Amino acid sequence: MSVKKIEHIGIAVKSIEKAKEFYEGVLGLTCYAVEEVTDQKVKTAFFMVGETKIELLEATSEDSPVAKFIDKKGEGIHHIAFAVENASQALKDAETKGVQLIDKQSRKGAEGLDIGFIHPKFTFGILAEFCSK
Ligand code: CMX
Repeated sequence: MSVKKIEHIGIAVKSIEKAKEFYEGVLGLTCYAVEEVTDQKVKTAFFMVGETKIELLEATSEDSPVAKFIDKKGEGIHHIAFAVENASQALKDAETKGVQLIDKQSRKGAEGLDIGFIHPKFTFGILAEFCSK
């Protein structure tokens, strides 16, 4: 597998509108897209920072992984997404090396990317995502 860059950093927040006050008002970034990902039970907001994105994540239901994360750990860094050539292949490669997957195959995420997660227990406590176009 070849990781090309950090595609985005996912940050769990209670309210995108509230968090935007910092990312736009203080850091001067521009929110270029807001999208709901029904499958993942989240609303997302994206900001470009150089070649990497910040993805704010707000839960859209109480059983959303983001709602559970905030309940347990509070707001903060939720995951790091690595850009790869082929997310499904990267998941298979990781599994071959003994890593426990959350997604056996990639699925469609925000911005139409193919995404798949591997379990934080196997990545030293950081939820990791592979994504490809
Ligand atoms: N980062 C680091 N550790 C995490 C974590 C995260 N984001 N989410 C959960 N954990 C840890 C918990 O703290 C817990 O650790 P301990 O056993 O030491 O207490 C362990 O993982 C199990 O967590 P849990 O609360 O019991 O939660 P679940 O097992 O129900 O789910 C996870 C955890 C990661 C499997 C689930 O959140 C998941 O499938 N995530 C992938 C999908 C996702 O997060 N989607 C939202 C973003 C979508 C997007 O970006 O588009």
